[in-house]
Amino acid sequence: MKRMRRTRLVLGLLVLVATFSARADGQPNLLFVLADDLGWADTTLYGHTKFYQTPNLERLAKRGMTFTRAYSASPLCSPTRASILTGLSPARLGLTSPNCHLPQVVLEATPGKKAAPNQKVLQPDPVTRLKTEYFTLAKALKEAGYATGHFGKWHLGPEPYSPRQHGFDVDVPHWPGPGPSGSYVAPWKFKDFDADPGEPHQHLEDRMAKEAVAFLQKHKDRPFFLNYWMFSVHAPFDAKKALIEKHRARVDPADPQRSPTYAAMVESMDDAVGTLLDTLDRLGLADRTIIVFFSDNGGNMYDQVDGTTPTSNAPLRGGKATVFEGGIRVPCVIAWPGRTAPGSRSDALVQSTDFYPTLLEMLGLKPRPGQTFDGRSFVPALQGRPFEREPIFTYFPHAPGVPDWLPPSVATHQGDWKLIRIFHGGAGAAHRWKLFNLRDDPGEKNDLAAKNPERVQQMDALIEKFLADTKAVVPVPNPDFDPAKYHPEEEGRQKNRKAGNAKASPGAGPSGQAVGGWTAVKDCSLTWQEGALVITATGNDPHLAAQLPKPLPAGPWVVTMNLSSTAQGKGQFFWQEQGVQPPFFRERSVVFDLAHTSQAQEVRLEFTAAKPVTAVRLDPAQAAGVIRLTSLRVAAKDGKPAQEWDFAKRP
Ligand SMILES: [Ca+2]
Repeated sequence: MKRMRRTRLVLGLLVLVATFSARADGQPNLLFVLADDLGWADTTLYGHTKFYQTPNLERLAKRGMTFTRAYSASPLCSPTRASILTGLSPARLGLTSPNCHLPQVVLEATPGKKAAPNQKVLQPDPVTRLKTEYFTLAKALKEAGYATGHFGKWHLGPEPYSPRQHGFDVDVPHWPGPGPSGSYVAPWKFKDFDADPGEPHQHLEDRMAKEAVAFLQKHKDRPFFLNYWMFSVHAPFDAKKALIEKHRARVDPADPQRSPTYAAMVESMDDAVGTLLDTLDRLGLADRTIIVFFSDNGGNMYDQVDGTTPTSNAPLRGGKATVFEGGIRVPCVIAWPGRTAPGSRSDALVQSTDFYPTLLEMLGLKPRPGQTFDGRSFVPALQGRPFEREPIFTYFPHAPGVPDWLPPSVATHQGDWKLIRIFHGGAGAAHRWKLFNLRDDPGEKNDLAAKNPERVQQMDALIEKFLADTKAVVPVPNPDFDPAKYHPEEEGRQKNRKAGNAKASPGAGPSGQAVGGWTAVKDCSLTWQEGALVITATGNDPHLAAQLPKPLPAGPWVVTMNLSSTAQGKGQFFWQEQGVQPPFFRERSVVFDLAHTSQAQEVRLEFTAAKPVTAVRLDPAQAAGVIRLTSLRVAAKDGKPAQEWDFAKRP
């Protein structure tokens, strides 16, 4: 019923707007700028930073409306990105984890199969590609005659799930990874995308802005959709040297925001916004281009750079990968020339799932017959009219071990209230809840659930209806749960990372310790537990090595690993060639991506050895955490195994 009413309302408004926007000079253009991991307090828009400087976002804000309560649909990359392009909730998409760069193709979410006995629930196994059957925002605009271009990070799947299959005419640099390849400052490592000649230290965001400018120039005379999805300010944490030094001189050691590298990254991000605004002005397009600025999730509070976390989301609680406000409340500015009041602000509750229906309405376009959205148009808010919306939902059935982490959860915002349901987190297998009043308590310090059972019940009924409506694959009680192994006091504590992790000394782990033929070399310890080699990483460079019982011949090899991780960063696999020094070296290694969501995954990589292989080394992560390796196999191209470690059995 609600859906029908909503559809009727949207259609009614669409008719109105269609009449309005029949302009002699044609359709408005759309520039959608998405920052990566930029927190709510990482811009000067909300008055909560003394350290970062975002003059170009201020400039954009003067042209349009700044939203103080805008939310990403997920606290992590891929799900929010999918919600923007489809108008659908990650719960409905089954795309709930940032796994879209991993090799395995999963197109339907399924209930979880296995969890450690200290886990109360089985997390669902999520989708790893945005299916091309969705009629994305890009396809809708392309069909309406727009030139469509995607620039920057995608993270919704490599070919055949890339921007090119999702409605974009062009895609630069056509890169499926979760962050820049290599670094921000050239030389970077993208395939077929190097720094410009004569600019050996070019900054990636400068280059991407330059590419976007070329797109604007090329399409200035027709409607265009420029989807500028910045690499900034996601890891790796590096930036222009001169900017780092400039901000180093401004650091206040008492400020929780004190990484000069991150401040430099924010500045390069803001510079790119400036370049795009300058270009729209220069080409005379500013008065007919709608501009959206948004971030895909909150600021990163778990990595380490310059001896501190990349940022702080204070006064909000938590950060990226948590459903607390710091993970999901993000900066948002929308400039709609002639419609949004310049320099205006809105407290309306809006979410990334709302962009698609909102933008269609702004552009005077209609959804396809039968097309529905989980989001709704907030055009009334943009026009300064009352906008009372239904609750929004944040579905996050995973539990990466970052500070303020929660077990698999779903949250809903209704007015000033926010309810978090922790799936089966209570006594018996009952759910557990946290309730906050964000008007009185934006930092989510006072859990009011026990005092307000009726409100909990009412809002949890909304959650239940949402999960049923979206056909979400939900966490279910873990049949292997063992209360003796459950440690509720560890909830919210960063897993296995010592305070001041960046200072963890090289070789902090008990080096030399060996299990099943593998030796802990640095920053880790090894044990065998319950069918896995458990690698407890204690620093930023954990690695272990194994001598092969007999050398493998030179030639191509395929490595397959099954593992899970609660750490961070990339993995790297090295092989040692007979008589070659140094034994393990970058040129004889393969860097690989893995998900640090504590879920089991298979990693497959290939290498070609020039000489016989005598030993191998595994660097499973770049941070503290626990990695469970259940098997590692080296096989010939035809699949014939040459060396296998199966940790299902006690070594
Ligand atoms: Ca992100």
